[in-house]
Amino acid sequence: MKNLIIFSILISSIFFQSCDVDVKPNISETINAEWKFKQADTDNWHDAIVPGNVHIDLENSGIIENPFYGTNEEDIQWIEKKDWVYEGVFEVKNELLEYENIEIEFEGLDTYSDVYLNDEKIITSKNMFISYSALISKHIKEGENKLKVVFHSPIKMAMPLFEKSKYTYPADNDRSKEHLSVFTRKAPYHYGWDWGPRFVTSGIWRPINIKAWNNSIIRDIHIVQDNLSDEKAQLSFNYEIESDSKEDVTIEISAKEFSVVNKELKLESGLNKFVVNVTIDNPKKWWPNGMGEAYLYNIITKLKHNDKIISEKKNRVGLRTIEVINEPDSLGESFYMKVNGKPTFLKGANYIPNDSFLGRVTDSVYQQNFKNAVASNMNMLRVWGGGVYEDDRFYELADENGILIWQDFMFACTMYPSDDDFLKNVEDEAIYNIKRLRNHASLAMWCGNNEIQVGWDNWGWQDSYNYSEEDQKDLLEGYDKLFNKLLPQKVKELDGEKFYYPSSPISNWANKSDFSIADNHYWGVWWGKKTFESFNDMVPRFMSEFGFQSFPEMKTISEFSEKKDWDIDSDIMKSHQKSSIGNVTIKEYMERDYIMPNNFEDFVYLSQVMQAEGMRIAFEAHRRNKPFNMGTLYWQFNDVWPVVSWSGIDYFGRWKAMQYFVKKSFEPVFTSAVITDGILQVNVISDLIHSQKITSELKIVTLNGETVWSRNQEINLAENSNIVILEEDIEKLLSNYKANEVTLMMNTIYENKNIESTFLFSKVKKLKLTKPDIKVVSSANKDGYTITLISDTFLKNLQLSTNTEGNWDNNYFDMQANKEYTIQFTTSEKNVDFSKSLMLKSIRNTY
Ligand code: BMA
Repeated sequence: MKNLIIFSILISSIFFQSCDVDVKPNISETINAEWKFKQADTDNWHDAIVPGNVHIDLENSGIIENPFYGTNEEDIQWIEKKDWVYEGVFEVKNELLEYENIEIEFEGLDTYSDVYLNDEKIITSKNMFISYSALISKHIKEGENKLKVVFHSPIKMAMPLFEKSKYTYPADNDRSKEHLSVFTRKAPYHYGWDWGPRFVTSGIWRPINIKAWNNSIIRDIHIVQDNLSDEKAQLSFNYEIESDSKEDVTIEISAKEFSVVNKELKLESGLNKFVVNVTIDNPKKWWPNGMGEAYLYNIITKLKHNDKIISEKKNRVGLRTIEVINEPDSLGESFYMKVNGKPTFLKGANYIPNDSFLGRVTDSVYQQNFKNAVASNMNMLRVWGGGVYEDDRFYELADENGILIWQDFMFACTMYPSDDDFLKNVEDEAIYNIKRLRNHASLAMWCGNNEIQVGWDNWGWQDSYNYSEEDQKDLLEGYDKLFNKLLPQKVKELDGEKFYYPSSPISNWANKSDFSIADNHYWGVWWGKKTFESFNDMVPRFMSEFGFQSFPEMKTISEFSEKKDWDIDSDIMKSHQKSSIGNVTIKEYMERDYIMPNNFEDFVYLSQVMQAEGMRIAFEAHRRNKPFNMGTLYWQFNDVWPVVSWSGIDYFGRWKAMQYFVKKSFEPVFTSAVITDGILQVNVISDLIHSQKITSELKIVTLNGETVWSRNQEINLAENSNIVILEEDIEKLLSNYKANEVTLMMNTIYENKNIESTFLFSKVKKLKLTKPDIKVVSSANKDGYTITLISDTFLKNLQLSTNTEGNWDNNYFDMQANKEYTIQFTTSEKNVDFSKSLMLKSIRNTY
C-alpha cells in the first residue's frame, strides 16, 4: 500500500502542474477473465475457475477424482508439493484508460504467489488472509490484457524455515512430520484437522477487482459510536481519503432517517484523514436475535468535487453498545456481554469454514448458515481461529440477522514463530482484517487465538516435543509478542472500543476450580470420556466449546461411499473420521446409554440421537445456571466436507438430530429439569428483555399415557430471569411407579408457542418401550406438507425422513401416547409422492 501511495503522489503532482483532470466517478469492478491453469513443470493447460483453487480445477479437468469421495484424499497429496500457474485474459475498454489511477486488487491469494500483468511483475503474496493491490496504470492497455499468477508450493516455501528452526512446533492437527503450517499465514485447517481432510490448496480464492479513479478516492471509513442513548446517537466518521492533488471537496453523509450532513474539506495530495461528526436523534437500536430488531441504517458517503460525485461508499450501520464484562467478582472471574446495557445470555456455536475449497462457497451457503442460526434461536457464532477471517458477506448477514460474532485471529492449537518477518506478516494481516470488519454491528470482540495458552499450560508439549529450557523461554516470548503485544496493540489502535481476549479458553477443563474463571472448553465429555451427566456439574462462567460427534445422515454418507463400505471399521468410514479416538468413543458412549443396534443405519441414527440428547444436557445445564453462566457455544456449527464430526449441520446443509435439539434448548423461554440427590428440580428460564406471562404444564405420565401427577401454573416471568418452579422428592412424585415406566412432560406455553420437552427418570436403555402403532396422515399445503401423527405408546426420538429435500420444523422428538403431533415439512419440490417415501424410526425400532 505504501508503494502504491508514493507512486500515485508522483503522478498526481505531475498532473497538478500540467492540466486539470476530468472529474468523474471512481470505478470499482470485479474482473471477469477467461482462465486456464497448469502444473508449473508441464505444458498441459486446462480450463480454470476463479475464484477457486487448484484442487477444484484438477477435478473439473478430470485429472483427479472427487477429493471427498472414498479414500481419494490420500491419493492426491502430491498436489501440495507442486507449483501451479494460472493465466487469465480480460478485455479493457478505452474508457477505463482515461482514468489517471488504475489499480488492481486481489482480495485473496492462497498463498505464495507472483502476479504479472502483461508480463510485468506487479505483486508478490505471502499471506492468504490479506488483499494485495498494485497500481497498474502503466501496464494495462486497451483490448486484451493477460494476468499470470505463479503459485509456489506452500510446502516447498515453508521447508527452509522448518530446516532453520531449532525445534518442531506442536501443531498436532497438521498431518505432516514437519508441522510446516505454522510458518505460513494460511488457513490452519488446510493442513488437516480432527474433522477435516488435508488439502493444502493453492489458488485465487477471492475476487479480483479493478479500481479506477481521478482526483480523489475514499479509501476507508471507520465509524465510531461515541455515545448511544435512547435520545441520541453520536457517531464519528473517520475518513481516509487519498487525493491526487490539492483539492476542495465536500463530504456528504446521508440516510433516510436523518438530514444530510455536509462538510467542506481541503485535501492535500496524498492520504488525508478527516473526522465528521454525525448525530442521530431518537436512534433505532440494533438488537441481537431474540431481543429485538437488528435495525440497520443504510448510510451513504459521497465525496463531491464541484457538485460532481467522485467517490461513494455505503455502510450499513447498526447502533448498539457491546460490553464484555470480564473481571474478578465474588464468584471468581466473570465473562459475559451486555448489549445495549442488557446482560445477554449467548447461545450459539463455533463456526468453521464451509468447505475445504473456499473459493466455491456461494452466497446461498452463507444465507443458509444464517437462516439456520436464526431458526436455531442463536445469537452468537464464534469464528474459530483454525479457519479463515470470513468473507464480507458473512458479516453482512450476521448484521442483518442479529448474530453477534466472536472473532478469533487465525491461530489455533500450537505455538507460532515470532521472527521479524513473521510478525510483520501478522501485523499486515491484523491491520487489513480489523479495518475490514470493525464497522460491523455484529462484531462483538476479538480473540487472539484458540487453545494455545491452555495447550501450553496443560497439554504436555514441553515433554512431547523435548523443548529445552531455552526453547521454552523462546516459545513463550514469541507467544507474548504475538498475543499480548502485537494483536492487542492493533485492536487498540484500529478498533479501540472492542474487547480483546488473548486466548480462548482461559480456564482448563480438567480443574474443577477453574470453572469459576471466565471461559472454558469442557472436553471432559468426549476427550475425557466423562458421562454426559457430568455437564450438569461442570458449568463454567462461559462455555465457549464442548461437543460430541455423530455420523451424518445416510444420504450424506451415500455421497462418499457405497453400501459395501457401511461399516464403522471400513477404510472409507475411517477416512471420514479424523478424530484419533473417533468411532471407538461413539461406540463406548452408546454402550453406556443405549441397547446396541445391529445394523449400520441404526448405528448412524443412534449416534445422532445420542449426540442430541447428550448435548441437550449441557445446553440446559448452562441455562439453568444463568447468571453464574452466561453463554453456551457448542463445538461445532458446520462441516468442511462430508464427515463424522461434532457438527449439528452437515456439509450438505442437512440438520442432524442435535440441531433440532439446539433449536428447542435455545428457545427464549424454556423449562428444564434435573435430579440432584433424589430431588427433582424444574427451572423456567427467560432470555426475553421484557416480562412474559406463560403457562407451564408439568405432567408425569406412564409410557401408555396415564397421568401419574400433574401441575399447571400461570407464571409472570420477569425479564432475563431464571426461576425454580418445582423442587420435590422423586420417590414422592412417582408414587408406586418405577423410574423406567414414566416420563416427565414439560410444556412451556405463551403467545403462539407450545414448547414441549421430555425428562427421563432412567437411562433410555432401561425404559420399558413397546412397539408402537402409529397413525400418520400427511397432506400437501402451500409450503410443502403437514404430517399429523398419533401413537398408542410413548415414542422416543421419532425420526421423520423422506427422499424429498426439505426442512422439518421438528424432528427426533418424543411423543406421548395418544397425543396428536403436527409437523410441517417445507420443500420446494412439487409433485412428489411424499407419503410413500415418508419413513419413521424411533428408538424401539433399533433393537
Ligand atoms: C476444540 C477445537 C478444535 C477441535 C475440537 C475437537 O478444541 O478448538 O481444535 O476440532 O476441539 O477436538
